[in-house]
Amino acid sequence: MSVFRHIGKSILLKHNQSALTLQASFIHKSHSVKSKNDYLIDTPEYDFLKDIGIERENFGVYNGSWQGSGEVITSIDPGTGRKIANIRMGSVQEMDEAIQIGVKAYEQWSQVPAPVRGDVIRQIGEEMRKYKEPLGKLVSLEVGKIHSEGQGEVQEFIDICDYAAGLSRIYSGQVINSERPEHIILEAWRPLGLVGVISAYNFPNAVFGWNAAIALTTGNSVLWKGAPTTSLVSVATMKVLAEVLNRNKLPPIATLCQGGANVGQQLVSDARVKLVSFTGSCATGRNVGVEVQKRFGKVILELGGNNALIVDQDANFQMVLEAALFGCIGTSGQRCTTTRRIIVHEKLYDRLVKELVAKYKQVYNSLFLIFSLVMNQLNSVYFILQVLPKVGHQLDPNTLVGPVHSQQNIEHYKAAIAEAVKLGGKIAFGGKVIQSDGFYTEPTIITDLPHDSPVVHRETFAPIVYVLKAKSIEQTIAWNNEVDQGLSSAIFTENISNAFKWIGPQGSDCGIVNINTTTNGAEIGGAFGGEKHTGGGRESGSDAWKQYCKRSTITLNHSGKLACAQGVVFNVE
Ligand code: UN1
Repeated sequence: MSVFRHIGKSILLKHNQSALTLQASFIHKSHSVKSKNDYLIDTPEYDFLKDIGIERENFGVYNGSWQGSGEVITSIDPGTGRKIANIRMGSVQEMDEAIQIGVKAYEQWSQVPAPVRGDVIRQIGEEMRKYKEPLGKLVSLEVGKIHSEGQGEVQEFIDICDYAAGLSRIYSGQVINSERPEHIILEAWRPLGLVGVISAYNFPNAVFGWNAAIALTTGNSVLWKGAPTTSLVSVATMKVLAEVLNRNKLPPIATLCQGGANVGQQLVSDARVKLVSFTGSCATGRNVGVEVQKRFGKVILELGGNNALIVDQDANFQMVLEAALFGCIGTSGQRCTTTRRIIVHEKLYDRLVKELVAKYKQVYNSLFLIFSLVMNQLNSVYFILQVLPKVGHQLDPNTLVGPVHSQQNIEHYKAAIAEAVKLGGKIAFGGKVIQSDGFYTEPTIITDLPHDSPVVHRETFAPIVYVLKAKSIEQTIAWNNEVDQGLSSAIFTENISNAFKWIGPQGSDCGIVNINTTTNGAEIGGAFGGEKHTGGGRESGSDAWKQYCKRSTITLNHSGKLACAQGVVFNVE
């Protein structure tokens, strides 16, 4: 099977080589025919991969030099199913070595003055700026997110480097009054040591960035294991860092060891790794949390979300529609901050469903499907799928909704739709997998489900939103809060009293509690993370840096006499 990329208004999918003549008459901008055995890296269109250090065969371990002795995996373009390049994963032993190297590097790095460390992070940000376009393109290609979202992801990395460079000069402790004469209490923040970062496929560059920038600035070393299916982003990102470290003659304060579950397990259970920052599912995160706690390590968990967009009766309706569009189907529903539930006041319910469906139609005005021809001699079937340009390959400039990341997302999508229908849900839009070589699903709106259906309470990493009809602000808040997850939430209202209810102590119980903006797309300046089964961790801005530090309380006596606190008298005279 082959697939034509970047073909504007039509995607042609064939199931037989001899269909080529037929296809040619339907396609305007097709490139040369590619065999599925070809690697994208070998085609001139993908030369940008070489600009960021990707080769046909890549090592997935960096600990001062590049290596890898684990299995070889092939990275796949989810938009076509075609191979991009190969990566040799790390082994458990290589993870062990990387830990040792990271601990040693920490000893040196923690003694470098913080503003000097900050300058190194600034340089990393500068280097990221230089490679933003090709690196962002690789993020798009390997994850499946559209061009502007790939660029936006690298921008988050750049932003957090700028932030960290400033932070390095201002993060500080405090001076506290002592109850004893001529005593003073100081509070100081010290690095922890080696910090492990395990990131997910959906943000393969930025999540490492906001962990690494803050952890390194505060004097830690960092060891990263990215998701196996986005290993090329891990490799290319680490090459950018390695360049800066080499230039500054630094030891490997940032290392990488790609690998499977056993390699991750080694990182999680090793007591030399003082903090494990894990981004991924609630189920895996729970195990990581328990495992790290067993050895009294520290953990930052960024787990699932089940984010609701609340539509109050006086909401700015146009803004709601735009927020819902980006929130629900941006990144093909694969952000942990994706809008998964729209809880709308009953007065606006019918209008919301109708107008959101109309908006989705503008994105996905398919399907003038399907020409199905049976070839006599080969008994093969050809499908020609014609869609408007907004659903399509992630690197096509017209695309708004790219593929989901893998077959697993497709399976979860199908299971969620089947369950929703069984539970009485009505599909107001979409609901089907798009038959193609890539992993495409129809953006989907489901109505008429009870607010507490199991499927509504579950996070499905796909572009599905459930629209729920509520009677009052109190009810919307209750439904927002009744799910296990507590990452992001947003209300659209012009009612100041309801806005304050929403952000008050009885309001949204999430880490992100927005008003009149989307559930997704948080900036780096605030602390990012959520409550309950989302794990409680905070990363990125505000005072999230404290999570990468240990706090020292220092009582300093300059009186020349020993005195006990609380008036205790204790001597033997
Ligand atoms: C994630 O999906 O794991 O708020 C992170 C956002 C992005 C981060 C998402 N800044 O959507």
